[in-house]
Amino acid sequence: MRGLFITFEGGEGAGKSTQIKRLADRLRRKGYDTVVTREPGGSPGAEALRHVILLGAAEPFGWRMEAILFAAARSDHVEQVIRPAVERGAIVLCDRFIDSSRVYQGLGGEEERAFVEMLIRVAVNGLMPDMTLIFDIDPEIGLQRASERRGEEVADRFEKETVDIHQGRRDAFLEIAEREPDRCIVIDASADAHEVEDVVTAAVFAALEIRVNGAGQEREAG
Ligand code: T5A
Repeated sequence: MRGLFITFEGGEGAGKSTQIKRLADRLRRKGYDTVVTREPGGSPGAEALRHVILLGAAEPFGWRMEAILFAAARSDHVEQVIRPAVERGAIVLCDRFIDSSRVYQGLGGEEERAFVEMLIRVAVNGLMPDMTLIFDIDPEIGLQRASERRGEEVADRFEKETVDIHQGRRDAFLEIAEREPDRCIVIDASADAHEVEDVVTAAVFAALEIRVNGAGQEREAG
């Protein structure tokens, strides 16, 4: 059976990586073949581009250049890691994916939006997430968490941007969730990490249950 492709989206420091790790531990304890990955990155080629992008080395060349680099990294990641894992039946937990491109590169206007959507189509080559958990948090709290976690390290290309810009992205993530309710679930990421974990666990195990029951019904029908 095809696996399950779940993406985690939301603002900086929202707690995505923390929850992916907890969920992966839980799924593996239950015997599920589970792959944890991230964007930008996730494959050797894409990790090389991650370094360039997050250092801000492409920023002076404009939004198109950055958007294309994210798409190039995604294409490699999809073909080298995500698609093979989903095809062998694994559960793939991916820290950021297409909605981050929509929200970080595609908010400038109609031209940016159309360009980013075209790049997404090319990069995913038909492989869309089955489920997306959108971690919603006040950007001031998220940036504070990210800064505490970082310690003495320098903020990356996007963490340096203003709270207003991050607020616009928060709104854009919520709009995506509203437009695509079958795929997206909004999670209150300001809650205590254990509470967030309970909500994430319930959502993912419910999706697995539906998948198993659905497969059972198909077998009965056949
Ligand atoms: N990007 C990415 C684009 O512009 N376009 C794209 O197409 C893609 C794919 C990636 C950057 O690239 C951009 C978006 C990003 O700016 P990244 O380093 O991978 O950069 O950044 P993030 O994905 O934002 O990762 P962060 O690590 O900043 O955030 P997380 O993973 O959401 O947060 P996490 O789990 O590391 O937690 C942060 C801190 O908060 C604590 C944790 O212990 C940690 O210290 N924490 C909590 N504290 C209190 N309560 C909770 N519930 C907590 N949960 C975690």
